[in-house]
Amino acid sequence: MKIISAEFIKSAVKRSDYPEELLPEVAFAGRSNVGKSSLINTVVNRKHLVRTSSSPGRTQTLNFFRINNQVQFVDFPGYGFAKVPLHVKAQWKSMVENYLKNRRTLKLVIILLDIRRVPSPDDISLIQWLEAFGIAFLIVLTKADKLSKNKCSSQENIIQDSLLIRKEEMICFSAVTRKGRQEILQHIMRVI
Ligand SMILES: Nc1nc2c(ncn2[C@@H]2O[C@H](COP(=O)(O)OP(=O)(O)O)[C@@H](O)[C@H]2O)c(=O)[nH]1
Ligand SMILES: [Mg+2]
Repeated sequence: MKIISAEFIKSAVKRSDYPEELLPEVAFAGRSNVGKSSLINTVVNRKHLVRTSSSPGRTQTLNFFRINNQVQFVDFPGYGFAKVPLHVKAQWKSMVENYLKNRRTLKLVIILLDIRRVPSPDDISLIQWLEAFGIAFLIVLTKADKLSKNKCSSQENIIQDSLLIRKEEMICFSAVTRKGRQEILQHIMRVI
């Protein structure tokens, strides 16, 4: 897939504010600071489509982007930031659950995990939730450039075992080297 256009459409919290269900959608989820903005920007070849390193847990909106008039990306707010007050966590949960339950054009959720860390309880509950609702997901391990090749594959195995997922459901990625970019795009093309 060649990226011809990538544009921000809108932010939304409530279902009534979502853009129309015209194009297939891929959502991106992960803990704050996992590298989600960097990954989206790398995938679409834009430096600043999505803002990187904004203070974690700040804006609690779903952000919609349109790529090539072919697919929409939905950027979820990062989760798992310790200092976020409980009522904000509850808001996150209801906003995301509403989207996941109701969005008929949703084709795939890409869950980002830091390759150096064990998945958090928040990561695991999101995955279990998607499995329970039969929503397709792909795990992307971010910041692969931070580890040697050997360490990357051993971490991959550890994370696979802990999540009980198959190798085909996981891709290693780096925004620095752009490793994994094509694989992610190919996966997206297949599911849409
Ligand atoms: N080395 C390395 N750093 C990364 C990578 N992706 C993101 N980062 C850094 O991690 C921090 C958080 O990235 P960001 O994309 O803003 O994460 P977000 O909070 O999940 O959207 C920033 O300092 C990025 O430069 C990567 O693949 N490799
Ligand atoms: Mg971000």
